Amino acid sequence: MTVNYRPTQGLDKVYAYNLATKTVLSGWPFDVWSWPKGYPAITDIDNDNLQDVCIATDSGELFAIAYDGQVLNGFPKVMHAASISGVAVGDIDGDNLFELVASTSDGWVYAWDTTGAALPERADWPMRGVNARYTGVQPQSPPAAPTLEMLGSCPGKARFKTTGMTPNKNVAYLYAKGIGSFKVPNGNPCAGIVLGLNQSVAVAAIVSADGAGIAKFDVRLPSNACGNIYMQAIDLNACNTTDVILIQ
Ligand SMILES: [Ca+2]
Ligand SMILES: [Ca+2]
Repeated sequence: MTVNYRPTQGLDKVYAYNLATKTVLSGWPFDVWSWPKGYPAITDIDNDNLQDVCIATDSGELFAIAYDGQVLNGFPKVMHAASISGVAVGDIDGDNLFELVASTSDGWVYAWDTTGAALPERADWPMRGVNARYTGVQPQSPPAAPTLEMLGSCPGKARFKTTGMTPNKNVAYLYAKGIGSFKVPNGNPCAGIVLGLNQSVAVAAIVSADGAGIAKFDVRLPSNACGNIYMQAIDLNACNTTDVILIQ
């Protein structure tokens, strides 16, 4: 199971974000009326295969909140004093169901049974600093795969545009009479890289990408190229290749 939201605590609300879209999940933030304390535990405790957010408060409540911001049936649980601990989850009595554990500021520890199956994928490692090293830094999206597109017409003026290239580094535009799996020979940049072109490959141009990783190659295409010539670009720094397109 992948958790695609992450609760954060501030003022008296708990927020759950979709990390992919950077938006607050529908039904959130959750108003806890008093201060949430410690860190939430994220576990499926009602056994519906969707993880729930469990938080303790300084008014002594333990909430379990579903993905949609709704409090689960049977919650909140009530402690006699403020909790400052956050919530821990585990199967502490060996019945293969999770228990929730929280403590109070005056020294008591509470544990509650749940109906959540204590399966390995149900409770995530609580990575409070985003990742296992607690760096607090969100991973950046992986760079986009290099793409090649043809603008203009054949025959006539055309522009071959690549994106996703290493900024300010060279891009080679290659062309061939057929598709294939030609391996760049030793002694060349990116030797050993397998192209999507056949052995008739030749270099049409080498162009520097701009600061955004976009490169452009402008050419006037003769009519005999149309429908006959394939093109592919390669990032000469990262040695990533684009898809192959047929000039037409
Ligand atoms: Ca659930
Ligand atoms: Ca148990």
